Amino acid sequence: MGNESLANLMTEERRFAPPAEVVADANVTADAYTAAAEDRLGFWAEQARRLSWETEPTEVLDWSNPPFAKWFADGRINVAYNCVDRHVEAGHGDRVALHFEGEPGDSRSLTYAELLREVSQAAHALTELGVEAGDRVAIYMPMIPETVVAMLACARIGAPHSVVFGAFSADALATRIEDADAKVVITSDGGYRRGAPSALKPAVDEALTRPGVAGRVSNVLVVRRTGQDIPWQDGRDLWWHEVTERQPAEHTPQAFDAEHPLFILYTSGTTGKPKGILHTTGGYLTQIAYTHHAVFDLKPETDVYWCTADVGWVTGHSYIVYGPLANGATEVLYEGTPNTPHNGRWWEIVQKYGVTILYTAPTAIRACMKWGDDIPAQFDLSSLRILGSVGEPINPEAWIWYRKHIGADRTPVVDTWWQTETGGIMISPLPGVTLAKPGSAQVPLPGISATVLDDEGNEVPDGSGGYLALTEPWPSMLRTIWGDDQRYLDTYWSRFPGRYFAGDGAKKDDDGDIWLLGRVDDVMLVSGHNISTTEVESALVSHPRIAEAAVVGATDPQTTQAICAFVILRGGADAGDEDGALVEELRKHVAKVLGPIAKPQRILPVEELPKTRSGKIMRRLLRDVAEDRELGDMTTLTDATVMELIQAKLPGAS
Ligand code: 6R9
Repeated sequence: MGNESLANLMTEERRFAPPAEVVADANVTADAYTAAAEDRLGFWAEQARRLSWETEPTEVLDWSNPPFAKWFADGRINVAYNCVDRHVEAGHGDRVALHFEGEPGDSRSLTYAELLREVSQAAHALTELGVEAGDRVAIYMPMIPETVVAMLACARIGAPHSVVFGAFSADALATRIEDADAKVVITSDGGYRRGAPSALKPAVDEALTRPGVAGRVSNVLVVRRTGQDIPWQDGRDLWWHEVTERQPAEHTPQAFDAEHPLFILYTSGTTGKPKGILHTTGGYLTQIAYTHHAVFDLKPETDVYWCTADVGWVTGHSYIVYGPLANGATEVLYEGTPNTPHNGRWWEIVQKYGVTILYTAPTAIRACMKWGDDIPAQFDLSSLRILGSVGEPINPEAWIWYRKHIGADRTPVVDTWWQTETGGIMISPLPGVTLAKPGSAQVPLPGISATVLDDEGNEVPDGSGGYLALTEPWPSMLRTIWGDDQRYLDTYWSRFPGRYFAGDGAKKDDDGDIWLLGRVDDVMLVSGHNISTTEVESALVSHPRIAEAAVVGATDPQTTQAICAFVILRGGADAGDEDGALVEELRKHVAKVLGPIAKPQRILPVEELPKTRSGKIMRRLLRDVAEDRELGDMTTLTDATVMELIQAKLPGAS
């Protein structure tokens, strides 16, 4: 990147000032940036005091053996105590922690006092099964309260959890159980998805027969959610309710060292086996609690917070479980999909619980745009006051739509950039401070140092592009890749020595604000120009007929790569383009917005795009299609049939 002629193609002039009522009562003001810039470690030491430590830390950062960080190393703390007990002790036992909404419409609210009882009993149950501090527990569950309880119970007894997405296959589960060497698996009979019970337990049984896994797991704890028939292995399998209900309701939490492992979460690399990202205790909880407080402006007494992510994703770990609960929030936990049984299900939930803060992903926002403005308009969304986005770059048009149709043209939208590896939010506007720019994550949070580097590792000037890098350690950073320190060094710290390489393309605009341009692999080289897939996608989405777009570079003898776009038209099936006039108009539109060099060579209207469960478009598969290759690994895809549909659309397909 860093190409002059293209550096400023995406010019976004719209600006949104924070609303007066948010400014007046904001949790964090502009002073935080100054304080953190003057004394970064002092700033984080102060944030650590949001937590209740059994032994207060006297050290902040030990960076004597970089890049292996230790934060608050002489402090001792229990994470579950901080997320549950202390709120009950402070007199908030009757406050609702979780409003659970099942997909079939069943619901259940758990107060902090009830959560404390369930977590305590589950902690006793794990101990009874022989789980000790340091032992790993795999969790393979739907989005139900017991999942949160299981994670907190593990944290309470110092047993690192490894949560595996409920939609992952038996093979993916087996690899993760094996790599983490998990002793116990917690699962459920199934969960509800798209209007039907979907089984989980059989995948666990299958995973446990795989070589390398067989014989390692001593027990499988099974939550009864759907009541469907499941295979059962006596002696190994136990019903969660039977084991937990007979346990004492009280459990004394034990403090652990700040650097005690809290969890492992696997993130798929582009090549090779998945990486087990290791997070530890004190620094992680400090940054997660602070960022949740600062970015969402949470007022625990009055807000109702809802993060729509799955707990199997880092967003669920940090901003469904640890952040909101450490801050004593009341939150919604929803089991199902946004369009079951109807396209307005999410908005119905916002209305039902009076949700004030909503945190979701661009992919979901674009799906809602496609379903039509009239859907959210049927519900009372006036309780909303802050909207958040995470997971992918949010196209400016999707940002505007989100603010207008969900946020009544009034709420701040915070576009939060971070990764499984960073543990918590790193780059984001602050809702009561930042003059917002649609499409840009803008500025590193107080206490965070990020910049954009060129190929040689020099900081690029404003108005240029390059690679996103983090230039100082941060409290919730990954500590290593589980069992593979060398891979940790190679993947993140060797590209730019001394600085963390995020693997994302980025640019700084003329104000110095940061724009994320997608993974480095998602940058195309067209006739000597670097063009980001994100920018072309945003240009396409800014056309009124386009709901969603995925762009890839296909090998081309003339231009190195040719831009190939897959688009979903607004208005669905009858919005077809039989004569090709629309495609031509779209190509011209991109040329007008971004310049002729960015004009896609091919544009294919499709019904769906291939996505991972966390909503990221799998461009790798689309590249396979565009280059006429056999499709690569599809195990992390939400729905493998979309690839058949896309291939059927190709010219020449029978
Ligand atoms: C939290 C999460 C990390 C990758 C990251 C980047 C992309 C996440 C983004 C964003 C642009 C944002 N990403 N948030 N890109 N703007 N606000 O998503 O973690 O699943 O590990 O993915 O997601 O490419 O490198 P993870």
